[in-house]
Amino acid sequence: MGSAIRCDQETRLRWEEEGFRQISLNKVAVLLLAGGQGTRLGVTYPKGMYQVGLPSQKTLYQLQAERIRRVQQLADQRQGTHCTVPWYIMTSEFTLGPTIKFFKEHDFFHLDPTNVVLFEQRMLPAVTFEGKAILERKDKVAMAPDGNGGLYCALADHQILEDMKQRGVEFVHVYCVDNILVRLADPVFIGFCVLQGADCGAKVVEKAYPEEPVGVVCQVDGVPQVVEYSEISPEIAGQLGADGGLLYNAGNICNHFFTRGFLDVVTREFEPLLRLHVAMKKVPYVDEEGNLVKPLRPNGIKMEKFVFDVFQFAKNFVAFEVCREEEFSPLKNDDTADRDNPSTCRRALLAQHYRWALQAGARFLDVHGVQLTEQSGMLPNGDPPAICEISPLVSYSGEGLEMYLQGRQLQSPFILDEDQARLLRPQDC
Ligand code: UD2
Repeated sequence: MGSAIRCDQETRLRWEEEGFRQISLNKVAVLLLAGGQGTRLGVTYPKGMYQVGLPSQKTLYQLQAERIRRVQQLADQRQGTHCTVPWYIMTSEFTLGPTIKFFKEHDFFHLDPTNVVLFEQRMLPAVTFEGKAILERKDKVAMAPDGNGGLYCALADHQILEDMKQRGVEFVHVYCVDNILVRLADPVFIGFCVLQGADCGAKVVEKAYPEEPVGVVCQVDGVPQVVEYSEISPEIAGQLGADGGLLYNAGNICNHFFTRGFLDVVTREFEPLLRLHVAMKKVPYVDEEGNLVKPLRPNGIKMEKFVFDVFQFAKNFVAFEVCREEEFSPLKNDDTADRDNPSTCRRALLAQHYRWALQAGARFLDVHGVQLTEQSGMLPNGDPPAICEISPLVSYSGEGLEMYLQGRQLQSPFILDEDQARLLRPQDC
């Protein structure tokens, strides 16, 4: 296991350098799992199209696209190349159409459309507890996407690995759509995995509380696995270790590293061995009179494969610990829930950007024009004392901000986008 938190600066820089080197060689792709239905968030459109209320009003998709553009640019600056990080997006029957439309309407967020590859996962029928099909219309059986582990069939169905091979891609960063802080093609993570000779890897954060809805990365009889939060008993999830912390504390954040070679073996050999996980769900159905009924309690089961169930087949699996504040804030629920909702995501991003700006030497006046001091902490609701949003096109992970912000007094709200950056840039840069 590696850690971006507990390692020394030199080691981290070595991983990062290696990651950027691989990116500049066009060997790194990102793959977004975006076939989920976002039921908990309660929107009818794909989650990536959601915007959490940032000053810039950017959606999750836009933030991700801009991080890809920036990481390409950083790799190019270091290595003097002109590289591409292709973006593969797995969608489902529910999300494919609206996602394509959204990307077209937004001109693919200034990415080259030939480097954005959308493909569709399969569906499975939803069944009653007795195993009977559920009709969502008189002539249509209720179906649901086959889980994010449907990835492996979908890769084969759409010859995605061949496409990767043609482009020279060797390493794939797979991630889920809803983490507003996700670092696409994270050079530190990629570099760590490559230098370890890993074929498969997972980013983890320390679990925040026993019931947190994240899987636990662990070993079962020496084999790497993730035990999903829906399948772990509360007793085991709550067990404490010798240091007083949770015994099973390596929280999965759905950020995985795979070599193309590993994905190739998985799709050809191991995919049929993946088991189906069962979840009890409320599945709308038509009753005998033909009326659509939206059940209040679970009435059926959906079957899903899990993306991490292939870890057991890895020859060299690595886990990589990262800092939650910097890298993990998922959008799962609507604002009626206490956690993982649009407000907590917005705060996590704005708090991060405020920290980055302070580290770069900026000082802030709050919305009332009052000077904030180093002691001005977060507000009781978790908001930073001043609003500062930094475009991913200007900074990917906090780098390079001094030249715009050092010694500056900024009025909240402050948006550092490319135009603002041009204005603030010293003449000789
Ligand atoms: C996922 C992880 C969990 C933890 C958590 C962190 C799995 C199985 N579980 O749980 O361990 O890391 O995220 O936030 O990975 N998706 C598809 N097709 C599907 C179903 C889901 O592409 O058929 C995508 C979905 O769009 C999302 C990702 O997979 O990007 C995760 O799906 P989820 O939000 O249902 O997973 P969650 O939060 O239960």
